[in-house]
Amino acid sequence: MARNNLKIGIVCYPTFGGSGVIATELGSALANNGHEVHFITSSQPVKLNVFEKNIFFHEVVLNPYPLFQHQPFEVALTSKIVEVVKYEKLDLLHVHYAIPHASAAYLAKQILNEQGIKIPYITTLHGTDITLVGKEPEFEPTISFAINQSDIVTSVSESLKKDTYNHFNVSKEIQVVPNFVCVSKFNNKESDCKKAVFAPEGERILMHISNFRKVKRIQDIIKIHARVNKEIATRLILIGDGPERSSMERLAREQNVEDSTYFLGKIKETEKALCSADVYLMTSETESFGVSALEAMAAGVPVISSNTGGIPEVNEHGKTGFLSDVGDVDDMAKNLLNLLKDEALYNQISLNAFQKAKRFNISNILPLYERLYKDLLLKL
Ligand code: GMT
Repeated sequence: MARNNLKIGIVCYPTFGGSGVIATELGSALANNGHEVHFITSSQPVKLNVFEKNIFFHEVVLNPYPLFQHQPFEVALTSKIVEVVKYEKLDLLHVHYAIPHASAAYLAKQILNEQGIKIPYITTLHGTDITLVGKEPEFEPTISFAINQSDIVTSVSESLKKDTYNHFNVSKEIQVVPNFVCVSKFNNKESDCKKAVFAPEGERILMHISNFRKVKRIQDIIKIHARVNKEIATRLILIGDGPERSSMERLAREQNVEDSTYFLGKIKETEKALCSADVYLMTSETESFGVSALEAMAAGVPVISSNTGGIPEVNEHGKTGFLSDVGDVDDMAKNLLNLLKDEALYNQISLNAFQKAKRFNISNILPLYERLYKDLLLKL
């Protein structure tokens, strides 16, 4: 295989979380570009099409044993990485989300080194591995070590880079490679849109997509909808599932918006939903980047969001949408009403959002990762 076409191992979470989605889309794009991509994950990534050229999936299998109170996933992952690197002759590993992927990659690298096999690894930090879970004392020393030992470290935003230096004992240089979107996939407003199903009377559609964790503050979204709906007929579509779903369904009933709120559950092809949206809402407590907001923008959908973490690097106040302090539901509702009432403003913001999303098109970001892979191999 020519050096231009690499054999790349991708380790990520297979679930609906942003890091897994980005890792899967990246792997698919790399495969499309001629690289051979091996996904090493606990189950098949939700967005992965395996029956495609250059794509392989290796499952980390855990067999239960009565002695184990908790399954030793990191050990099984490490062993699987060793096996795949050795027998598939991988050139490099790209691990997404530090816990426990970076430390598993480090250990695999040491094991393989003993066997005379050199395997460099690049760690991409995604968000909650740094801002939420990772900084807890039960993880911090291991994460700091595994980040420092990575051959290359990237973060998905400037904000996350700062947070990493603030929360961790990290001396390693962190390079920012922003998340991306495949704009052509989302820019399909006219085709196959199911807007009338949810808004038969031309109501305006508000949308949010997430894993329904506390950090997303979905209560703010429901309250914004309840306020705005008193002045302009709106329909709120909530996509995804997670720990907060039941309590959010209850809140929608308490706020008397249960009839205009749709909890749809998990959807794989978010592009099919986003083409129906008029406005996208992201009210998170923290957010390292906000891939779903970027996807909305690629569909020409303005974003009403909080101004936390990396969101302002994606959503620009007064340009692609509007930003408010976390929890400032009054301000968010006011911005949303202004946007919905002013057609010229709405059209301009929608156009700006689309233009901004184009800057994050995968065609602009993929070469940055390919460049880093080449740098990585030069370090061997
Ligand atoms: O919080 C999520 O939605 C999942 C989480 C993950 O790691 O899977 O998302 C994080 O990574 C995404 C992809 O880089 C970012 O777009 C999200 O902003 C980030 N989430 C948080 O920081 C809360």
